[in-house]
Amino acid sequence: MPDSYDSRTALVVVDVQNDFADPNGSLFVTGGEQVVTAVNAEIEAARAGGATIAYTQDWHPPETPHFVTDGGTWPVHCVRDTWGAELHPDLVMEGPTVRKGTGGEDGYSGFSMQDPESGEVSPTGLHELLAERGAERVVVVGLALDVCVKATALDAVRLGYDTTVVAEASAPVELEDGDGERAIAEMREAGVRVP
Ligand code: VGL
Ligand code: ZN
Repeated sequence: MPDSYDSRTALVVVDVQNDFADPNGSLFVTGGEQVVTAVNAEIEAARAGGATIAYTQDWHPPETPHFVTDGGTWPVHCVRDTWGAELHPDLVMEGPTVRKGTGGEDGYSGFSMQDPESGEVSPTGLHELLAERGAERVVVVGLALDVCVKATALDAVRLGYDTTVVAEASAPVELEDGDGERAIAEMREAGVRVP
């Protein structure tokens, strides 16, 4: 756990939603339930240190090329206004939530959205929100380590934040064996701290 949460630090809690964190979720990440406890501990430390805390929420339309049913990669998950898309009921809420994927784009990163057809990238508003509050450091936790946590951390580095991922408060979906370790290597390569 970074020992120095302060007012210049933002904790970004990625996609701690039923479909990823509950064993009955459609894209349950092994270890997702324990992640909720570890994430809550980070939220408490961040709150105590006066850090900004923000949440992301995967929020897909029922049909999107993000889903295997429409030619994409993933089982149907986090469909807007369904149980699976709700943030986990045990997650401690201490700040605003930014939704992503709302227009049918993949929405992997909490900072940007890429249209799956045109490839066009647009901001989600998270950067503005953090910048407004004076954040210089970003700490990323949540799900999944090798997908949305990775994409969010890589964007945070690109945007100039001193960026840390707390791997103990995350878990990989591992579509392929080793994706978790590869994600950590890729993030470190890009300048993300993964202590
Ligand atoms: C995620 C797969 C598809 C995530 C989102 O939150 O990591 N993974 N959509
Ligand atoms: Zn998704």
